Amino acid sequence: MATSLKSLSTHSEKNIQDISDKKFGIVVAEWNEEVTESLYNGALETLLKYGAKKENLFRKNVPGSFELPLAAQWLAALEEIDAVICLGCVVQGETRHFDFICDAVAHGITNVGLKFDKPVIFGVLTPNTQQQALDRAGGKHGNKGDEAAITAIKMLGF
Ligand code: DLZ
Repeated sequence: MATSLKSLSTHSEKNIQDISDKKFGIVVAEWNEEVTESLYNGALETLLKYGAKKENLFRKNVPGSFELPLAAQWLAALEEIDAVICLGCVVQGETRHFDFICDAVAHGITNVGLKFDKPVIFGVLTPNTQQQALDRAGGKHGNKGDEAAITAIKMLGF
């Protein structure tokens, strides 16, 4: 369960396999760009740290998190792509818009992974405030982009 007490980016090095020949799609939502760019940088740094080659990383931007599943589907449909990482940030507002977007994105991303039988990772922050988002995008609670990359790598090791 997520906790506000520790860095969420700490992880065991178990199941980290060679990814030098793996190809990753990375979909980044432009909404809340300050946060999503930090998530992207965290994911990028982690993939490179564990041996991914720059030329095997394919980034696509989408306007908002709602568009993440479709772009993930376009990438997952490519035979050469091994895993897709979806990065976004939906901040709680005053209306139910937040719930509709989060539900759609979570279900959409799940469905893409199941449909294409590939890891499609949910690297989407759903904070109550902008500060909570920043805390999880390279701040005091680590970087969810880093976690998303580690999750993709671990799933490729099955
Ligand atoms: C419209 C909207 C709102 C209100 N808030 C967010 C948000 O916090 N994070 C995000 O990624 N996107 C937001 N969007 C945009 C939607 O994701 C989507 O791009 C539009 O509804 C168009 O489909």
